[in-house]
Amino acid sequence: MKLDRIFIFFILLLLGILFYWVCYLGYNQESYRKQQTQTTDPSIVKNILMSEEKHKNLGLQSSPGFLYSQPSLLVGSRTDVVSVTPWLAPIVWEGTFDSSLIDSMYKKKNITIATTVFALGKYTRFLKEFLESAEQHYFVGYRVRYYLFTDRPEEVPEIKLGEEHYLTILKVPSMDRWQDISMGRMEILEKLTKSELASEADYIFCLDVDAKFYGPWGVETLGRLVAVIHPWFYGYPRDQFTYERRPESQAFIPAGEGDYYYTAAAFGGTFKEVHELTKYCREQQSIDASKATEAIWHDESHLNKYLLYNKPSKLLSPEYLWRDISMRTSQVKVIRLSHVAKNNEEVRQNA
Ligand code: UD2
Repeated sequence: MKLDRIFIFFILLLLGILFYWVCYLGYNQESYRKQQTQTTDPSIVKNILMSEEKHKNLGLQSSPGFLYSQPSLLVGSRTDVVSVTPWLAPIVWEGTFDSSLIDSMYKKKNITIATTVFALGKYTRFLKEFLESAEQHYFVGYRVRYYLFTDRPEEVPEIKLGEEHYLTILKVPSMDRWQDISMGRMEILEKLTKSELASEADYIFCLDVDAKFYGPWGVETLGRLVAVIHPWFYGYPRDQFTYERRPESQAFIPAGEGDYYYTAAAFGGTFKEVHELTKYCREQQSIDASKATEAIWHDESHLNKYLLYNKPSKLLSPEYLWRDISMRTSQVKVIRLSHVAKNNEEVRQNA
């Protein structure tokens, strides 16, 4: 008899818990529905749609049934190089990514890559090889908008561009000193990344013109803030990097500090990040100029300082900027972009 009572008590207790749980769920769904109806305010709906769009742009989705090699946690395909920084940004080398997988995911995203290049004075002679080789290797199959800044638009060669690749020529004033041309890029890029052109593209890369593509440069390079490791110094201790070491320059980096030495010949990311970087470099260059100082490697010195304290989210190995005059090394399996040999005295206004 006593056992029956205990049994009935437990049944009632269970029913009570069940009833409470059903009521609680119902309340939550009701308040969720209320939130949904509140969002019919057009401005809020627009914000939500915009953030959903942003989210869609950030996420990478693969397709069911798309087959690729199993990623391993135990065996890396590259053991001769480091492919992650101490702050956990990937360092892209051939063999560290699956281009068919990455392509399959980015193809769905309908992205546009803006690419800037400057060719002032005699540097227009590099345009043909730069653009023709880019059309063979650079973001083939994706929408690319080149923005070419030059003081000699009449010298821009006719290049047959691939599908969805566009070229805009923008005239800029001539300058006498090559150092001013190189550093002056920062101010122009600062403005470009803030202009309405920013809405025409998702990512931007800023490249030197005296360079040629030899291998594929694709969506594996995209990221929030992307820096390229300089081909000269990738095996050097940090104290031998050619950072600015004079405290009187804004680009000064004290001994003992530094991660990698980055090239100014190629960098990129989102418009927001590249805007911040170029604005910083332009500001620091102006402060130096007001003190009659010039950093040892001009824009590159300021870029290195910025990237030391604003860590890039992705690094590209020297495959992404080699030098034609350098011996190939075993670590560099594919040369994608390379600086062509040039006679500085011949191509620059001032040697
Ligand atoms: C290094 C950097 C370069 C820049 C420069 C500053 C590398 C591989 N490159 O290259 O990015 O930071 O040092 O000291 O590290 N330009 C013209 N007309 C000129 C001169 C320059 O259009 O008369 C443009 C052109 O786009 C060129 C760029 O400025 O690619 C940089 O000049 P550079 O290539 O002569 O500089 P360089 O080789 O010392």
